[in-house]
Amino acid sequence: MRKVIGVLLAIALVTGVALVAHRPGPAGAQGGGTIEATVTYAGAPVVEKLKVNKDTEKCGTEVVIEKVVVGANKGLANAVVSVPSAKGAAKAVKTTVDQHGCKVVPHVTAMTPGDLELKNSDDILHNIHTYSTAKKVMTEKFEKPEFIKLTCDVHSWMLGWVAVMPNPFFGVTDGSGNAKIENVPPGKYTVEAWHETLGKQTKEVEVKAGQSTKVAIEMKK
Ligand SMILES: [Cu+2]
Repeated sequence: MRKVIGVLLAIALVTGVALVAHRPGPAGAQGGGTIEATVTYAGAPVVEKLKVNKDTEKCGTEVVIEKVVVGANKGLANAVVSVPSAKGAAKAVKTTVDQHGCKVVPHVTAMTPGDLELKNSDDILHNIHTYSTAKKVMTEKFEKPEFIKLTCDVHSWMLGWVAVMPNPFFGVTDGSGNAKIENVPPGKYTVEAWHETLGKQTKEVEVKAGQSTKVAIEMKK
């Protein structure tokens, strides 16, 4: 009997993060500080366009694949900024990734270990292994910190990333390269920025209670 796998997205583990999951310490919500990170990239944006010849009713006839998104003032979008060594309990926050318009939305998601809900807003199959009556929602459980690549067997261009973080101190940069991390316990930390094609860069920062600290991280080729 053929085994039926009800997963909407083929999930490939790409890189195991060299982080050991921290035992959650006392939450640092009281008296914490804020990190205002700006991630920049001096290089050119990388955008590819691809002609689509199947499921065009849902996918359109052309997809734009944004590999490196650079906005105003060289701000780099879709970078995950985190403070891996900060101590704080991971809150269970419901996290959802949608398959919409034959794209993974959002392109980059960050979460603490727990359940990821995978939605399918398109009325088409997004994986050759699904049941014939496609489920609208599936849940995947991620227990360890890692960066996970999401791909679709049906639409080769579909791509997304899920960053599972060891603590709740993270953010994903917006179109201007900004990410804000709040309630970080005071202390000295290494702030890390990760991008799917540009890799990682780090910067030292000192967080003070009740204050906001700016940190600028430049990604290199
Ligand atoms: Cu698909």
